[in-house]
Amino acid sequence: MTNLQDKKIDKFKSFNKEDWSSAYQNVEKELTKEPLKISKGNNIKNLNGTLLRNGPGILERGGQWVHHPFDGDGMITSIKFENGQPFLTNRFVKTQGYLEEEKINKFIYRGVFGTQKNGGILNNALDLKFKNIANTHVVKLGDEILALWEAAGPHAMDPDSLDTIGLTTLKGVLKPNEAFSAHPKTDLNSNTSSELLVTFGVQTGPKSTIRLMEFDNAGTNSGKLIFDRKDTFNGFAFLHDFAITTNWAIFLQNAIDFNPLPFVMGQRGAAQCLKSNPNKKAKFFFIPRESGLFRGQPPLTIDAPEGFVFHHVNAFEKDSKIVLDSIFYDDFPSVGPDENFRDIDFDKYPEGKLKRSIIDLKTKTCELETFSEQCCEFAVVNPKNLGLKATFSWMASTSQKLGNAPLQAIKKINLTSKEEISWSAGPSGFVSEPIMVPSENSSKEDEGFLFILLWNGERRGSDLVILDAKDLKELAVYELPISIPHGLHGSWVN
Ligand code: 3ON
Ligand code: FE
Repeated sequence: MTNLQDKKIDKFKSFNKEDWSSAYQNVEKELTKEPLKISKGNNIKNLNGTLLRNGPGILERGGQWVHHPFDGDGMITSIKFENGQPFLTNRFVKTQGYLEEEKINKFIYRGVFGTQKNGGILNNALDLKFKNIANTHVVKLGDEILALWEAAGPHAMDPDSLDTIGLTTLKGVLKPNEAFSAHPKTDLNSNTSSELLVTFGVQTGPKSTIRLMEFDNAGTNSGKLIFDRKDTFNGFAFLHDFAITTNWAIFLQNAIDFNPLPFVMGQRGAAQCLKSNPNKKAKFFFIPRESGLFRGQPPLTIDAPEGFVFHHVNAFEKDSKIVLDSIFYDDFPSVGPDENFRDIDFDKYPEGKLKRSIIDLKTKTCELETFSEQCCEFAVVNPKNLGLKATFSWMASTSQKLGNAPLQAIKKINLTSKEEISWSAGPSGFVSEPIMVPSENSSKEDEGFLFILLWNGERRGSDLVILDAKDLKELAVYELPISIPHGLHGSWVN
């Protein structure tokens, strides 16, 4: 196949694994309002607002490494822009587990992705507690910042000091430690409020219950739960993300099985017990939004394409059809018990590809299209278009065209014409999720900025890069005074 040939040539030009893995280290300090020095370009004139990022900040304790970076304790970075000048504050989320483990510098909890306590299988067997590590996303709800981890409740943080206020039930909305997704969606286009935060929680088991919640996130009612519904589906559900349209909340239940035995026996982490089941069909769950036309009606279940999906990009309604863009993997990418995550063979892991599902709600059928074969993750649209048709999407991608590799480039794709442009931080730079912030009074969808935390493998340190969303030109680069491991999600707060 000519593709393989291309892949070899591409690989040759590609990254150095140590440049990539050097990002995996503990964040060494907590800083407060540290002004950032510009190293390239210029401050963005009149820029005001705060970039918030979450991700693992502790990866090793007392010489023991986590088995997977998704098991690392959450660390929040806030970069506040005052008339274009950025100031950095960072804090670990002071979860109960973080505080206990910090005291003795030793892991005393097992991790979902395979981190074990010292002492072998016997010491891990039958310990089914989860440490809520608050490491996945950070959003503003009402007057609080929430650090999120999907298998347990949110941690509230003070928006200015980033002090951890503690686990919150959101004024009694949640039961203590009730699962609360790490992928809330901000809906700026509803008739109910100028800003809604739409999110969910899943209770899994032989049957799974999805609780869909919509919070007002603007004005005097900000932080208040206004819609709430629960629906139960057959089978185990692993739902990391979802998508919204005007009338629907959309979930994709991957065709996987969860066999908890190795977890219970102390041999594997819970997420290492997930396995694709080729005899099963993936399912879409369409839950009517209580703010929409189909309020109160039962959900629809429709067969979904094969593959494994963590993240969706966006969805919109087109007559009786739903268009949903997602990142598809061929299989669930798990780091096995005998593998070292800092030295993985990228060729052995499936790569993410941007695909479009066009789902006909009348015939209950789905067509799948692939935008590009290039590996990508963390795709976003202009936040003003979330839930509506978007022409553009920005994402992190590999530098090379084919095969799996670390994310080193930022790509802008026109979802209608499939045209794409790209900015690469390679060969020694590694990107994260781009945060798209429309410029003030912008009229065009691609008018705005992309904020990217970059691992600079040459300098072995982190940079903040601001790109022009339209042409991906580099506008400003700041060297950060802390080193931040490859992270997960973030948001922009005005
Ligand atoms: O019954 C349980 C249900 C449940 C919710 C099973 C379970 C214990 C596995 C579970 C817990 C799930 C958790 C805690 C998931 C956390 C996910 C997480 C922290 C991150 C996921 C990130 C996904 C992707 C695709 C990231 C990709 C990143 C790159 C390619 C670059 O580094
Ligand atoms: Fe995610």
